[in-house]
Amino acid sequence: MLNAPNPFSELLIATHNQGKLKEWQNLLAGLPLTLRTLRDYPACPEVVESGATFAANARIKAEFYRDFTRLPTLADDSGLEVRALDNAPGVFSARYGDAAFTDAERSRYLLAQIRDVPMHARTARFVCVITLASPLSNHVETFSGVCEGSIAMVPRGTKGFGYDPIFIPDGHTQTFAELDAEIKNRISHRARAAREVCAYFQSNTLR
Ligand code: ITT
Repeated sequence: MLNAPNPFSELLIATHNQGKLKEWQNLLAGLPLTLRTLRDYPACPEVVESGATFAANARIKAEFYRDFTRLPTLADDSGLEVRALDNAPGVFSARYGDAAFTDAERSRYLLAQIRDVPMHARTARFVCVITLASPLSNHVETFSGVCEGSIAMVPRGTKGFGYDPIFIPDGHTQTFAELDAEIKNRISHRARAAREVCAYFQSNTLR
C-alpha cells in the first residue's frame, strides 16, 4: 500500500520493447497503480534516443511520452557493457552491429567481436536507468540498477529477450535466457532499479 498520499492512479510504462514491458508488469505488480502501456496510445510517435548516456536517454523518453499522454511516466534506458569492448555496446545496445538485426543476430555479432577473449576476461554488466516524469511539473526522479556478470562463449536458452542468451549473471552458471524469469526478476539490473521505484512510491508523492 502507498503510505504517502498519491494524486495518481495510473502509471505509463513507456517502452516499445515487449520483453522489457513484460518484466516491468511483473516488477511493478505490487503497486496500487493501473499500468498503462504505449499500446493504449497507438497514435503516439516514437521518440529519437539522441542522448549520450543511459540517464539522458531515459529522461528524453520519459518526458516525451509524459508530454504526449499527460500521464505519470516511467521509462528505462538500459544496455550491456562489455569490458573487453571498452564498455560497448552501452547506450547503443538496441542497435549494435546493424539496426535491422534480430536479437539473436545481435548476440552472435557481439560474440564474434570477442571470439578470442577467454572466459576469465569476458566480464560484463547490464545497466538500467529509470526516469519517472510527473505530468504536474518538470520534476523528474531517477533510479538505477546494475547486474554484474560475464559473456558466455555461445548463446544458451530461450527465455527473456535481447542479450539474455549470452549473459551469465555473477553467482550463476546459466544465462539469463536459461534461468527462470522469477530469478531474473530478483537479480537483474531492472529488478534492482524497480525496487528503488517501489520504495519511492511507498514514501513519496509524485508532484
Ligand atoms: P525502448 O527504448 O522502447 O524502451 P529499446 O529496446 O530500444 O526499447 P533501450 O534503448 O533501452 O530499449 O535498449 C536496450 C537494449 O539493451 C535492448 O534492446 C536489449 O538489446 C538490451 N537489454 C536491456 N535490458 C536487457 C535485458 O534485461 N536482457 C537482455 N537485453 C537487454
